[in-house]
Amino acid sequence: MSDTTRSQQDFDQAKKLLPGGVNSPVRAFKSVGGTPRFFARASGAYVWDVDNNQYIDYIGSWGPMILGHAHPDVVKGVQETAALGMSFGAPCELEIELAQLVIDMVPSIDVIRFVNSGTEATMSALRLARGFTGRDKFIKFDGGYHGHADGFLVKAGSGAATFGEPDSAGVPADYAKLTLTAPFNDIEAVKTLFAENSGEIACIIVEPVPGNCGVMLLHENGFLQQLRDICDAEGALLIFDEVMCGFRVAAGGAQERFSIMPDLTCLGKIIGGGLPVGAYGGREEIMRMISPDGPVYQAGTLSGNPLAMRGGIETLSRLRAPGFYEDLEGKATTLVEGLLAGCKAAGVPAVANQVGAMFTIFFTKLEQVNCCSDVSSHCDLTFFGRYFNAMLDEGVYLAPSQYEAAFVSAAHTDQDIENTIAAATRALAKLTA
Ligand code: HOZ
Repeated sequence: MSDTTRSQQDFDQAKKLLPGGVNSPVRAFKSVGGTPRFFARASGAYVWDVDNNQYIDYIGSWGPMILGHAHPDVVKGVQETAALGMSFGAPCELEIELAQLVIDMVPSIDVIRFVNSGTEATMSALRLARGFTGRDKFIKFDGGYHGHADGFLVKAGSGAATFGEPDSAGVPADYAKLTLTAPFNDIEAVKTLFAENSGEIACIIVEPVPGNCGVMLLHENGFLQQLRDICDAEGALLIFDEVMCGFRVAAGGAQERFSIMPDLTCLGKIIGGGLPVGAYGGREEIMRMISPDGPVYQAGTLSGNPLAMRGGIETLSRLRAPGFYEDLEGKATTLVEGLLAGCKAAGVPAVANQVGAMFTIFFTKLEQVNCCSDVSSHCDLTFFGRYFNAMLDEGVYLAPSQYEAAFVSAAHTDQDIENTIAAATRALAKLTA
């Protein structure tokens, strides 16, 4: 067992000052048990906690650290920019540079607005879709997570699903009525919602590679294309929430990988290279509805601040290196295959969903995990908690919830992948002894 004395002391102190001792619920380890690690530093594929335990990190700050932690060029760029002023509350040239970079990379984006988080991106995109269509209702999916704005906390994934609270207290019932939900991969349920709410649905919002219920696969059976088609037929917008999968599963995100174009795209995480940034963008005629060009209001003091823009520029420009995504995906595939082989050898039933460098191993007897209720009803969440803690003891840091994804970065070496597979074999041997 690793020594976690100082992390435990920090956690005890933090609990007095912060709800649950954390600033984002899943970090509290409530569903997996054990002591949340307080981190002191990170470099490349590794993080070190305050007790100086080293971990191979597969969270990567929940996705942004695709180049690895503290990449020297990103750090240098951000430091240089910080010295020139951290926020102006006025336009700066770095906003133009990052906007051009994103527009060049993400196929469906003509015009973009920067915000400060994925939550801001999705709530603003929803307002825009409502403003553009003049309709109030929208469809999301059970276990889809689009940040924590009121309308999205209906059958939400991620921390909400982890703690069995998919519908948050504090969301007015009258407002939540505008949120319609369907299971992933169930096009008949989506058709029924349109039939029952004809002419009232502004948009469908979906993570094209859902990562907040564990990774789900929506592309294999044509579901994403069916969503595109039904939106076209019904005059609704299709919003891809690519906060997690954007720049992750391909340079142009899931839309490029699957060749399906949304009307609006929400971005976050990698787009800031580890600094707080979000963005939403899309077709010109829709984006011109945003203030001051149009009547849909949205603003932000720190939006487009130079520090965050520079973090994004330094990160995104390095993703275009030849072979970057092939290499990343190859490492993720080796890891997933190795972890599954370890489970099989230990007699632990498991399956994986993987797209590019994001994946989830589900502890289940199901042959395939297709939707959120497959996770809540058919995955062994207790075993997941034990596995998670055993992996921590072996020096591997995974997301502390079965309802999340793992991320491989460019900094993970073949040796790291091999060491992780070996760690998992040892962890499973202890758990099944
Ligand atoms: N719900 C977030 C990921 N899906 C967790 C973010 C965090 O705790 O930092």
